[in-house]
Amino acid sequence: MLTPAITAQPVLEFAADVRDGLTKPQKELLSKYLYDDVGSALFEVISVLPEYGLTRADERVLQRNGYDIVERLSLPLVVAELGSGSGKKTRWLLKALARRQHTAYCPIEISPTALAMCKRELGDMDSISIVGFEREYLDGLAEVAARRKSNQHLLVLFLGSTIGNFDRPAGMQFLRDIRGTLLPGDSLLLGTDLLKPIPQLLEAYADPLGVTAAFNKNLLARINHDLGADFELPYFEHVARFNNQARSVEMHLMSKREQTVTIPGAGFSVRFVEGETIWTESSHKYSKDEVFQMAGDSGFRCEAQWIDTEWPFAESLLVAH
Ligand code: AVI
Repeated sequence: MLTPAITAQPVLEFAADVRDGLTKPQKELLSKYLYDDVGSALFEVISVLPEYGLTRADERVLQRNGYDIVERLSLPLVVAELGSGSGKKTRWLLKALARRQHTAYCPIEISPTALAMCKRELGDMDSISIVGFEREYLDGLAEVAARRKSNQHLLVLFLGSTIGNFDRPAGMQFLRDIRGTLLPGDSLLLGTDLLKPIPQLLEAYADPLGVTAAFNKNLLARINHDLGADFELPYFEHVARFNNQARSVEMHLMSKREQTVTIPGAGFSVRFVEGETIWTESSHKYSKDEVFQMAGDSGFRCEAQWIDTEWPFAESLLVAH
């Protein structure tokens, strides 16, 4: 059963964020803006690239352990997913849940395209009702939490290591914010990509086909399109770097020459020297023990953890206490 999504996302805020980011000494753009229609479609392609094992690992863990995960949950429950993407991997969990109860599944996404994809992917499932929320994560979650019935628990899914796109303090704060919307006994299934050899990580974020490069450069195309800017895409190069201190892979867009770009929709121009970069995303990598620590520090207890061995990736069940 499908119900229409509940809408929003302002362009003025985009203009203000672009201006803020590009006037910092280390120029930056918020990674959430990578996901317009084109960016979301490119991310789907990234997730099937041989070099990028993360999404497949996430899905394998859910496919192999879906029933075990569901066994550990208190029912009845409502499922809220933060950033559902296509929803493909969630099917394994919903399938296991559907055997035990009729489930309301609430994907929360800022991208209407991803939300539509998710509804197409999962709309055929028996015993699952989908109610999409076109919202920022925490706003959507607060709404789902407010709508649940008093006897229902909440299971929040935050899969795909999206937490890794926050820096560590912001990730911790985000976990605390999630915990703040939950009641004791509710749970969070958290996907985290684990540390692995640096060359393997760099290949995953600078694939030889250039899909990740297109995903990154699309952010400049989006600024051109939405804010009337004149970024010349061939004069920027996609770069992936490992930051040892932060334990993250960073994506940058490097200016290949000195140039000035005008962004009328944000009311300013920005100058680049040759070799200067715009930092567009960080993808933090974790140890499995760190996840237990993060759970404890944010008001959860890590009840169980499942790890993919082919591509080290952890799915951890955190229970609110
Ligand atoms: C969505 N997120 C977890 C991806 C990641 O691996 O950090 C986004 C991504 N960026 C480049 N490739 C994939």
